[in-house]
Amino acid sequence: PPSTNTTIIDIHTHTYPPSYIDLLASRTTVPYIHRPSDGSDPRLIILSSDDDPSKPLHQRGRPIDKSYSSWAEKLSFMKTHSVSISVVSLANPWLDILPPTTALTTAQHINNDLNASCATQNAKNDPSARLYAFASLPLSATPDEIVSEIHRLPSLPNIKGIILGTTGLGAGLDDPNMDPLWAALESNSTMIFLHPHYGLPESAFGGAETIARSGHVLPLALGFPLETTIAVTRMYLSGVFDRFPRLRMLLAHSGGTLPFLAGRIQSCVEHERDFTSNGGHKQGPRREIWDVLRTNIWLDAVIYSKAGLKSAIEAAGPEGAGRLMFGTDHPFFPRVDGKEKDGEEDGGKWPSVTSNLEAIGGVGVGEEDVRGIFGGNAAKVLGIEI
Ligand code: 5CU
Repeated sequence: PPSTNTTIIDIHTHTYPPSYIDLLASRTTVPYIHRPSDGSDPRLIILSSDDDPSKPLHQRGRPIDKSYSSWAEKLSFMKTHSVSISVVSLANPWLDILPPTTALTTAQHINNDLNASCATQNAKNDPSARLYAFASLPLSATPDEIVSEIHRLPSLPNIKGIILGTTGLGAGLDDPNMDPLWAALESNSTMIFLHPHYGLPESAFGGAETIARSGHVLPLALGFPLETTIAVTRMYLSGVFDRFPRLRMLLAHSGGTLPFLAGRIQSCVEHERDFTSNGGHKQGPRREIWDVLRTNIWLDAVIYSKAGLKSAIEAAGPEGAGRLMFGTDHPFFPRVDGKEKDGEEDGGKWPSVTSNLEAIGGVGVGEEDVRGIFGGNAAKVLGIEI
């Protein structure tokens, strides 16, 4: 566990505001919330594999309690785990599901609301419980509207960047139509927290029945990280980082598998005849993936093992651990043994969080670097005073 003089900043922590919960509850296709008529906990059915037709609705997905939307629960979780600052983001699938006509106004409403909730909490001047947020973009709105929201966000003082999924405007992050968004994000130096949601097609895992046998394991352990890896690699191959060399991206789950696969990606690029043919004119990315990892990319430390962290630190180059930031993924990965209450011998701590704390503490970097991962790096990169 970190020493007592370490400020812990959690940059990977989510919420579904009550208005978003109502939106999910008004839907009957993924993503949606089913509210059982017997008053038991509603069910969150957000991943396509959650919507298993062989199960009754009240057994699909997972139970969703108030930790998914309550600020009091968020603050209590922070206290339990000695997190003094959280940078909260809307949970997946963000605003991807909104009709174009209401997307901008809903985004403005949710972003204003997040900023205001942080302001209310921060006005209490409690150094052990401060809140900031990543905003969401109205991706189904027109490009002009999306860009207008990007330019508006700096006027919200508690907003520290945006959270973004991997589909962009619908055709992925290598879609040339994303360029106005990248330009606006780059010109505002906006930190883009890239987060997965859609995973891989079920066929990659042998189909729905195979997935169902191990619940969320395949979509979350493999689908999520590979989705992130593929999205960033597609951006890289299409030259996004060449055209927008000052983009700032924070990748969820320590970059998926990007740190581990970067050497292979670089080698495949260098051996691709289509890139080197055409009279010697290089069609592929102009920068090395290593340069992108060391200039444009930061990684969260939500990987639950020293092996994953070591790969992330190594890929980050000379700055190493200086490009990593602690996260919890709250309210996902709660205790499954029902012992969340204070007074249990482990103080109600979540094993998903303690395993990350232990991996960071034991990864083999110096004390200063460990303090950086826990909070110093986020403070510096996101402009948070500690
Ligand atoms: O457990 C999950 O499904 C998730 C999720 O949907 N989003 C997330 O950020 N973490 C875990």
